[in-house]
Amino acid sequence: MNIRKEDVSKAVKKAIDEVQIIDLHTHIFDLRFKDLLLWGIDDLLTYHYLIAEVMRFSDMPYDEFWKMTKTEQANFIWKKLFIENSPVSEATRGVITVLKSVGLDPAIRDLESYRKFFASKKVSEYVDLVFKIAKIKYVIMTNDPFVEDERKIWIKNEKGDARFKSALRIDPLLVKWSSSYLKLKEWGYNVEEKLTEKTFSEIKRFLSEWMDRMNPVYMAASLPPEFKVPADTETALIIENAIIPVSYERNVPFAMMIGAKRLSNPQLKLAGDSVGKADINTIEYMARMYPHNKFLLTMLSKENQHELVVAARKFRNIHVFGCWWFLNNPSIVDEITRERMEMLGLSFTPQHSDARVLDQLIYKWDHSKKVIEKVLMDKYSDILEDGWTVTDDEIKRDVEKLFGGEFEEFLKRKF
Ligand code: HDL
Ligand code: ZN
Repeated sequence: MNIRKEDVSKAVKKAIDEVQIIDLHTHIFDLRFKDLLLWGIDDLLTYHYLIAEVMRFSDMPYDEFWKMTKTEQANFIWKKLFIENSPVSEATRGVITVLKSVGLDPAIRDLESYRKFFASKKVSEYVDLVFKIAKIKYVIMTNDPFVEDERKIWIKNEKGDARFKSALRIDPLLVKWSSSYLKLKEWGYNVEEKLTEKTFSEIKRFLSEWMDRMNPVYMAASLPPEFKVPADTETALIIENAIIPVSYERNVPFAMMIGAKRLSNPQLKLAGDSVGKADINTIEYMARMYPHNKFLLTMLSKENQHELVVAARKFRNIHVFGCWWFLNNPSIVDEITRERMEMLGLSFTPQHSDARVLDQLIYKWDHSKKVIEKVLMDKYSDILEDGWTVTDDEIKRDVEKLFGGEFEEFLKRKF
């Protein structure tokens, strides 16, 4: 039945509290991948976001930090970012949200007792607990055949976990061709460094065979700020001559994650990447030139967000997703989600977690849902103000669309 204006927030809160989430992009793994799945307090504390943050409070030489064990690093981070300074950053706040959500008391600030709790957990049970708390329907992993520790598991062809779908991640193919082609040769693909028709055809065979193996929801690559297509670069040529045709033939979207500036500070290792504004003309060129292809798009620079929404408005074969990485902060998630909803309605996916540690599913979604809830409440209030009506079921429908339903509709469309 129609909702009164004063009941909108209750209805939106209920729908968002209850929605089963499809998490479009994560770095977590199902149990086949054993230690590649990070979880528990020490993995939470040594998350690369917190490594970057802790080094700001210290003049410790970087290599001294890297020589520490994971426990020593976690102790150092806990002391600096939680005890000597209040944990007001998004990544430190996230650890507190996890502790509270799994039933621990953050106020006691007793790291050893937290460690005892996690040590008592069986990983398979803990996966179930985290998925239950975070209300996750399924996650999409990041699966890179060029990572040997992952590749050797995939070729065993073991049974997976339906809650962990795959994404075929191909950065090395696109941004490190001069070394990746040697790996392809080693794996039996008849490629050469020169990008000939034969090489393109063998790259397509590589992609197809990995699609048969992984059954990926999409193919993905993170691309630098200077990413350009068309261009006489290996990246652009491989995309136009191999990725695009295979993506279309297999109806597997190509996800472009654009704007990551790798190793801006190499001393921080994985924590050393930064951000740069990319060229929206490339995205519009690809959507225009390949109208039957489907593209998932997320960009890392805040300065790219408005033009990305406009591009998505022009091209229905672009599906915008997530507030990625340096954008996944409440103040920015709020701004970006509002401008997306104001120009795209419900035809986008506001968030993905990008979780690298299993437990982060809890906080990344808890924090984002709070922001998305406020945006939705305002948008419904605006239209009810002018006499529109909305029912509980419609609010539930809309929320399910935003948390993965519209993404699944996009996957089914053939343009
Ligand atoms: O390239 C990516 O998928 C990024 O998300 C990186 O993994 C980055 O290190 C990250 O974890 N961001 O949240
Ligand atoms: Zn990621």
